[in-house]
Amino acid sequence: MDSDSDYEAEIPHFPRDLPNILITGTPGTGKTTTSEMAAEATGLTHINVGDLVKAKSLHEGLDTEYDSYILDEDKLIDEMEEMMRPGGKIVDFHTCEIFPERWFDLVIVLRTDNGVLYPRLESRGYNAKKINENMECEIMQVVLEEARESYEEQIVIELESNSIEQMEENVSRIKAWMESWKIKNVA
Ligand code: DAT
Repeated sequence: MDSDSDYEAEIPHFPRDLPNILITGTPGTGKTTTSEMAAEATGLTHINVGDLVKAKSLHEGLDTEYDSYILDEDKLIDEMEEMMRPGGKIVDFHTCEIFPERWFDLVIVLRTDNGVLYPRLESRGYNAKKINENMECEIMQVVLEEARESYEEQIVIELESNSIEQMEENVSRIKAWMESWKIKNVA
């Protein structure tokens, strides 16, 4: 996050008793469902960033072509800063490069096969343009590349999210990871 380096330098990394986890990926890969299940399993708090943006109007209006909000990144980061400081959050959003690197202890990128993702997007009622845009995003592994460029390599994990079994396994992995994080980081 080169553009944020001055900002990063000014704000210390506050120690936290619980980790912050980012769950990211192309729309339809299962971020919200996985985050809800992981929050239930770990006791961490799920922040659905899309819902927060809508609820607090952290946007500059609707992009009618894609039927999605144009994010006001500065407003969003300001709104979330205090929430993230004590730790214990599972943040769910389809892009990851906008967040300060210091917020997260683990970044999970969910991945879904084309043949599975397409019908999930269709059943959401997305228009053809939005479906194609998202399919291309997943095929080109845009979010994974973004995560690898924005965060330390060792905290970025790619997980398959094609089936309920994989989702349950992913939640178990998150829970196990959190337990070991606590052993390593909390006195
Ligand atoms: P996202 O938050 O990434 O947009 P979601 O959690 O809303 O995705 O999931 C979209 C739909 O796909 C929803 O109906 C649940 C289903 N789904 C997601 N991940 C799945 C998985 N691993 N196995 C089966 N269904 C899944």
